[in-house]
Amino acid sequence: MKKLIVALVSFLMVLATSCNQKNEEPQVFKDSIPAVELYGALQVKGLQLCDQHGDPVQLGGISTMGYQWFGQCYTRESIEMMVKEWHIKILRLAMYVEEGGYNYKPEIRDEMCNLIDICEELGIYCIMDWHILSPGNPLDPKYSKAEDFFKFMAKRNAGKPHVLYEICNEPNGSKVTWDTIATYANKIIPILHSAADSVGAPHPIVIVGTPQWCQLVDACIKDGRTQGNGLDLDAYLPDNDKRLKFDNVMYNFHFYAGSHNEGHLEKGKENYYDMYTYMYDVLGRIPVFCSEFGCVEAWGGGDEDFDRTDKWLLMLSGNNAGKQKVSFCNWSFCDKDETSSIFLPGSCKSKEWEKRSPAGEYMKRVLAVVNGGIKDTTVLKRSNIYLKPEQ
Ligand code: IDC
Repeated sequence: MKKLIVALVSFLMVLATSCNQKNEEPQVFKDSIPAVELYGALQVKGLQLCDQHGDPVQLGGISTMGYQWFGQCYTRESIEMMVKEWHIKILRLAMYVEEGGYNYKPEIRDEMCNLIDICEELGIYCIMDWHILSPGNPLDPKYSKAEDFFKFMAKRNAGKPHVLYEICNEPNGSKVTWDTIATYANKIIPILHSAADSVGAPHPIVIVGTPQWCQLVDACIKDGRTQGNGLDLDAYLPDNDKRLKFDNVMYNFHFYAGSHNEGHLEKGKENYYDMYTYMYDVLGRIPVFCSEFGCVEAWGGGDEDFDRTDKWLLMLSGNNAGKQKVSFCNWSFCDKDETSSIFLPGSCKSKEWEKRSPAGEYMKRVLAVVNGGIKDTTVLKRSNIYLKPEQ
């Protein structure tokens, strides 16, 4: 009997090992050609970001933290590691203007130029992010250097297909309506276009911030969609088409899964302020880019919520009214002691890139799936997909 048990256990162990081996067969990443070489100059066609031939693209990437604080994390070596090991196709360069940023350290513009060139060499896209935050009005005198900044940068980078422009990170405040943002955008976008025209290049992709920290994404087509008016997101609002009259414009959506989700019970209504249902429909109406999102709470810390992040990323990957595939960058590529950072404290200095936070571990897997075509059922779980409620 004892012999029989031993034999049975050994047999089961062999079986288990061979099953494991089967699962562990190395999968081949499908992104060996550098993204910019493959897709070229991007363009917006209808709702969709497309490559130079007009075929849909979805770029997955990461955002730097403010590099006035975490500049040591961003070197040629670390970015190459992010391309080769994390399979990023796009890097967002978050240049804070206030918060100790450009207004106080104008030299961080040179650092941005350096990072733009590194991305070019490595064949990935980058986003030049004019990271406004407080104050939230892009027209505030504190941001008066915007025009000069974009004139310089647009001239320097004219005709480079890997550069995208994010002209104002997160407009916010009850007085910052779509009209405010449009007034600003109508000043900046012509600067970018004339630089491209002067070298005979196509117009670059311009990502425009939307009210309430990039949550009221359809403010350009809905009257009354303004921060602080207490409206439920599915309240009826009349259409009013105030989209910007330029090609290659995309509207920015940001989410932090722990804070922005199916909403909460309020005003006696279940799912009051349900952002999933709202965005599902918005994605059928305007072209959207998600230049920043977190798996945690809106302040950059708190618990990770990977199920709700899955739900968003599946929505951004085509589960929406327009079947749009939305490109995205995760916050953030740094080793700050906060749960949204992808690396654990100290990793940037010691270059111990295997010291990933839980959010980092999750994001590395997501990027392998979305950019690398790898199969991994531990992320983007089908069980987390958003199902639109019956009307
Ligand atoms: C946060 C950082 C945090 C820093 C703070 C400064 O994570 O370490 O102290 O900025 O104000 C945003 C902003 C982004 C925020 C991030 C998390 O674009 O600048 O970064 N967030 O709060 N919008 C929503 C969340």
